[in-house]
Amino acid sequence: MILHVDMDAFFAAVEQLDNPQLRGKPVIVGGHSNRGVVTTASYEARKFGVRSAMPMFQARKLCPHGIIVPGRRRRYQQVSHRVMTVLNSVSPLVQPTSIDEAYVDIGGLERLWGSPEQIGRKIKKTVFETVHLTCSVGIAPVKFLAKIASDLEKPDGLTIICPHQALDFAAGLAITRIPGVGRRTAAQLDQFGIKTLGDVRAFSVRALTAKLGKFGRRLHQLAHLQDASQVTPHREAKSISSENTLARDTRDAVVIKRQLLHHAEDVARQLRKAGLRARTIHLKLKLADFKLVTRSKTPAAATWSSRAIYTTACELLSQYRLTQPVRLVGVGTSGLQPAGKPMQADLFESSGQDSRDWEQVDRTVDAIAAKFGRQFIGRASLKK
Ligand code: TTP
Ligand code: MG
Repeated sequence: MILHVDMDAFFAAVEQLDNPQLRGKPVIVGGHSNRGVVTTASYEARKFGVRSAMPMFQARKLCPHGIIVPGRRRRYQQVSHRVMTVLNSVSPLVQPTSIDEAYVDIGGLERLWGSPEQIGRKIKKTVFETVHLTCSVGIAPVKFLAKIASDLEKPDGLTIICPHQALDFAAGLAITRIPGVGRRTAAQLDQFGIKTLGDVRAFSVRALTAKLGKFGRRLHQLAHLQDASQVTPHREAKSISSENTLARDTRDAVVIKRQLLHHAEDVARQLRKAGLRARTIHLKLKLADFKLVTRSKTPAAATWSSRAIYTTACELLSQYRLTQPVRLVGVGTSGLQPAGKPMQADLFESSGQDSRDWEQVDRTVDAIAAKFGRQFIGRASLKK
C-alpha cells in the first residue's frame, strides 16, 4: 500500500504555531500589496473563500479581518525537513514531492508497525509530536489514489481506500480530480461523455490515445488502476559525482590517485548526507587532447564509504593504460539506493567488518566537519 502525507494549510499553520496570537484566526500568507497573491490561507480564512493563488485584493474583500503575513520560506523548509525525517524513520521508501507532501511505500511494514491504518495513525501522531502541526494522510493501493485520498478529509484527515474498494472508488472520481486533467482536457473528455474516471473504462487504449495522445494511455491505466509508478526516493539524485581540472596536466599516478581520494571522499560525503548508497562507481579522465575516458564498475555491495569508492576508482585507473597526460580527474557514482535498504551483498562481503569500521571513520569525519568546518579535518594523505 502507498501512503500520501500532506501537511494542513502548511505555511499558515507554521505561522500560527510560531505566533500564538494568530491561532484560531484567519491567516493569509502572501504578498501584502494589492498586487500580491495568496500563497496559502489558514482554514479559518478558507471559510470565507480565500484560496491559494488568489489575488490579495480579492482575498481582502472576501475576508476583511484576515491577518496577512509575509512568508518565511527558510522556517518552512526547516519544519519540512523534520517532517520528512519522521517519514524516513517509518519506511526507507519516502518520496517527497513538495515542501509539505510525500509518498511513503508502506508495503511489507506490517510486521514492524501494524496495519495500514495503524501506520497512518502512527505517522500522524509522530508528526504532531515532532512539529506540533497536523497533516492529512491518504492510503491506497496506488499512488494517485493515495494522493486524492489524503485530500478527502482535510484537515487532520485519515482516509484509507482498501484494495477491494479501489476500483469502485476510482470509478466515482470526477475526471477533474485526476492529476494531469486540466480544464482543457476535461472539456475535451466531456465531449465524449466522460465525466468520471469510471466513464473512461468504456473506451479502448487506442480510442483514448487517438483523442489525447500519450496522456490517453495514462488515463486508461489510471481508470483500470494499472498505475505502476513506484515510490522513488531522491528522484532528483540519479548520480553523484565530483571532479576537477588539474593545475597542470600529469601522468603521475600518485598525483592522480591523490585526486581520486579527494573526490571519493567528496562523493561519499554527499551520499551519506543524502542517505544513499551507490551501486556503480565511475572513473572519469579527460586527457591532454580533451579526449574523454570513462570506466565503471559495479562491486558486489552498494556503498557510501570513501574507501570502497576510492579502491574501485584506483582499480579502474590501473586497468587503463595512460598514453598521455591527464587534465581532469573525476569520480562518480550511480545506481543510488536508500541506505536503509538491507543489502544481501553485505552478508557475503569478506571484509564486512573492515568496511563498517571505515564507515564509522567516515561518519565521525562528517560529524567533526559539520561542527568545526571541513578545513579542520581530512585524510592524512591529502594534507601537505
Ligand atoms: P498545499 O499542500 O497545496 O497547501 P496547504 O498545505 O497550504 O493546504 P492544504 O491543507 O490544502 O494542503 O501547499 C503547501 C504549501 O506550499 C502551502 O502552505 C504554501 C505553499 N504553496 C506555494 O508556495 N505556492 C502555491 O502555489 C501553493 C498551492 C502552495
Ligand atoms: Mg498541504
